[in-house]
This record gives sequence, structure tokens and C-alpha cells, in this order.
Amino acid sequence: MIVIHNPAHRLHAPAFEIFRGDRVACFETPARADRVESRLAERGHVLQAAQVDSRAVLPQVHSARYLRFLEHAWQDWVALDPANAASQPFPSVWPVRTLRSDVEPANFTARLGLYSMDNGCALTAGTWAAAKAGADAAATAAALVLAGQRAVFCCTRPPGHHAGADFMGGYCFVNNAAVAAQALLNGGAHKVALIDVDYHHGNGTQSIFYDRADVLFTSIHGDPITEYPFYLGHADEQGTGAGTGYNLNLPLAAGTSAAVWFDALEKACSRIAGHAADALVVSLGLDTFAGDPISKFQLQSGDFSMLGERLGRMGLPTIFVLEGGYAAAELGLNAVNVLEGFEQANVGVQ
Ligand code: OKP
Ligand code: ZN
Repeated sequence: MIVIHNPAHRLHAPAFEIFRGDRVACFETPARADRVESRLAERGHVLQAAQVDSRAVLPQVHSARYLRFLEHAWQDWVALDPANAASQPFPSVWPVRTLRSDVEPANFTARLGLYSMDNGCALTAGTWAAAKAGADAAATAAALVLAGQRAVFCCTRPPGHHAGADFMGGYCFVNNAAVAAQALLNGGAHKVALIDVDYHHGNGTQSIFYDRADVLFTSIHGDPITEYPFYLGHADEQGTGAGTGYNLNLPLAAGTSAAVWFDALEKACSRIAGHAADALVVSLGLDTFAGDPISKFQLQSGDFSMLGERLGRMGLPTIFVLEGGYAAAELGLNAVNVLEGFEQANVGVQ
């Protein structure tokens, strides 16, 4: 399969994240993409660099003021105090209910809170460069699919599916899957279907397309009643306005078996088949793996081949975008199993 990678991902390498009040080693590391890339190369898949600038697409999925903040956040942080260059900024105040989010404060920490859903996004000097290059990779994948490629894997980090139109969260800054879907529409696709198979609900992607009928969002994930991101991802979220009926959430209890997970996949696939989409975007989280350190589903490596094979049988031009997955040793194997399972489905584009 054609792979668009993002060598700039290494520019985003936070020193730590906050977990239960303490500094702990990051789960979302450069080694993740490195493992996937080396396994892909071993298997003979060709890695290519991004060739499309996502500058035109980004403001279609993110607000202008959020993009402006993200691009300049590190220099603003260091401008407060040169010593800040050795620290990672984290938000500590948020505009929750009754507080105003329409006025952008001048204060840096206040702006960081305004544009964050949690303290799960360590910002570094290279975060914007890495995230922007990831969006370029997603836009490139869209261009290749529009030019007739059957499928493209966008191998990038940091992930994107928790990032909404105007906020970061859950290790995500720029929503790569949303960029891919929007770029497909810009290039002539009339309808796009999205399926998010990450363990965590893709709250950012859902919210970006919630009032639209041109992008169907489907997701299989840990039930937000107990699992991150907690505040979105319930089964009764079906879209709003013109988008009513174009959002399908399939939450499953923590601990869910592969058999039950694949039943949910059938439901998502049947909804997607009814959408008559021109293309499919897959938010490919691999943290449904039984050995994932922060997730609680029970898929084994062989199940990822079955997932790829099922998606291949949809018969749609497809973009895979890497999201989560933290069992570093098995990450490459599981990613390649999805992609090769897809190829082995051997179904032509309809
Ligand atoms: C990202 B993806 C806050 C840490 C919060 C939540 C998990 C994010 C998962 N200190 N971490 O969907 O795999
Ligand atoms: Zn996840």
C-alpha cells in the first residue's frame, strides 16, 4: 500500500505527560510511528513524503483563531520568560459552563485553557511543525485517492481525532482525518464516510462534521460513561440540523471481546454502505489491542487482519489515518495486518 509518512513527527516529543497528578513518561511517543514505519518497510511497502500543502483545508476544519494560537503558542510561551523554553506549558483554567469562550484573553495560560479540552496535550517547540506536516500528509493522501489510488495509509503522529474545530485534547492538535475528508470533498467527492476504530471516541471529528450530511461519522469505542473522552460518544448522538442521521456511535463496555467488537463493526459497515459514499476515511487507532496499556478491548493481532479485510470489502477508495495505539512492540504488526488484510480483500473499487 502507498504510505505517506511524516518525518517531522519527531519534532513533537514531549518530555512527560500528567497522569493522576504526577509526571509520567509519555504514551504517545516518536517510537510509535518509527515502529510502524520500520514494519511497513520490512514488508516492502513504499514510504513517500507529503507533497500537498494543507494550508487551504485547515481553516475549513479548524477555526482561524485556534490555528493562529497553535502556530504561535510556543513563541508566545517563551516570550513570557526565556526560561520557559525548558518547560512544557499545560492549561490550568478552562471556560466551562457560564464562562465566556467568545472573547480570547490576552493571557497565555487563559488562551491555552480556552483552546484545550484537557491537560493531555504537552506543547513543545516542534508541535506545530509536526502537526502541520501531519495535515499535509492527510491532504496528500486525499490527492492520491482522488487521482485513482485504491488506498493510502497516512502514517503520522501526533494523532488527531480528539482535536475539534477550536481545541486540542487527548494528544491531538490537528484533526488529520477531518483534513483528509474535507480535502476529498474539495477535490470532487460528494459524500465521504468516516469510520473511527480507535478505542477512544473521536469527539473532535464527530463535532467537526456533526451538522453536515456530506460526511457520515461512525465510531466504535469504549463507552464514554467510563472511558476517555467521557463527555461525548454516546449512542443517542445522531447529528443535528442537516447532519441529523449522519452520526453513528457504537459505544461498547470496557473489556468487550473481539467477537462483540466485530458485531459492532458490521453495524458501522452497513450504515456506511447506505451512505453511497465516494470514499472512506478510517481513523485507525490500534489501541483496541488486548495488550494496549491504556485501553480495555480484547482484539488480538490476527483480528486486525480481519478488520482490514472487512474494510476492503466495502469497495471504497480508502484513506487510513493513524490515531492511537500504545503497545509499541506490537504496533507495527497490527498496523500492517490491517493494511494487508485490506489488500487481500482484493475487491476493486465499485
Ligand atoms: C488518545 B487516542 C491526561 C491524559 C489523557 C487520554 C487518552 C488519549 C487517547 N493527562 N489521556 O484516542 O488514542
Ligand atoms: Zn485512542
